[in-house]
Amino acid sequence: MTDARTRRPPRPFRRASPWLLAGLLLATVGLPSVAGLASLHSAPLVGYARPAVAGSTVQVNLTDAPAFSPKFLNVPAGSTVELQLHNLGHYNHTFTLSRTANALLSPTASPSQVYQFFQQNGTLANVSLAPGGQGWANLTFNASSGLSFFEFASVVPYQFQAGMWGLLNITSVGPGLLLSDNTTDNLQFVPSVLAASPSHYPVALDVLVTNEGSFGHTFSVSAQANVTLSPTNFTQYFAQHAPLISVSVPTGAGTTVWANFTVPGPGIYQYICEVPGHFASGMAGLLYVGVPVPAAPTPPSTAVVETWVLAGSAILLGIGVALAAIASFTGRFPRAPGSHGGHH
Ligand SMILES: [Cu+2]
Repeated sequence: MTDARTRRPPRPFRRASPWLLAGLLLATVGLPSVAGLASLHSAPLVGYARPAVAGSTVQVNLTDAPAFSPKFLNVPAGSTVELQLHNLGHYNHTFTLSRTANALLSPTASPSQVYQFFQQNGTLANVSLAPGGQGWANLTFNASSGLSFFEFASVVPYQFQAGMWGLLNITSVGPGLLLSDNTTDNLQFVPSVLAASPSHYPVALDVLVTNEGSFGHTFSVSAQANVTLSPTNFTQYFAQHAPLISVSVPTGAGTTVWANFTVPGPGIYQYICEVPGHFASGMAGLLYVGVPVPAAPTPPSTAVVETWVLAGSAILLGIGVALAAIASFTGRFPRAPGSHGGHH
């Protein structure tokens, strides 16, 4: 157990300035991996990074892997983005972006089913690129589209099935406040207290969650402030009050996801891991938004206790030594007052 409790020293970015984090944002675009499409159907919110600049240009490469790179795109709600598409491969690929928010193609869909899905539901962009070809897609997402996602895929037969799909995530409105947290195989969030002091509400919060261990987790934030969840009721509670965010933290040390969400007002929001058993093992934390974090109660320190015990023992030992010295000097213990006699 001792080994499991050993924590690594804090990574540099934990203390990094927001600018360094902003740099990380871009660097980590596309890094979040998902265990598989199937899991996304029930947990559609995938971690993503907020682009540093709204109304930006994003380069998307289409490769013969076949894959999109990056696989996850991020656009702030209420902004326009220009996608620069480049086919780096030797085969045809398409960038076909679903018009339907928060819908995922079934991973078992056949090529004709994929084609039909886009045919029936429409596309926001549908660009076909020959080898080496380039194209553009200009997209505008209104403010109400925040925290939704749109899937894109290549409709060239069997490319989607081989993994050529991705998600365009619409991030929350406005500049987000950046925080970071970590998950551990100890089944803990480290730290388990987060705090933000926004100047306005609702406020966008972006939490970079890093997996320090190998187990998978979720970072799920209660929809309501000042509600205390319990391991036995949270599933039912979440069914009635969808979490502000529930991102899957993929297995594997060092994997990162962004939890980007909007907090409606000040208060204390509990966050937990929804993986069965983890919350019951203590995997929970508190997010203080616009309210002061109470001073941590000073835990009884064993070091202090031991010091007092040692000091007390030393005093008692000293008394004992003194008594022994007196006894050996006088030959007997000092008599009680009134019992002394003799010696006239
Ligand atoms: Cu967990």
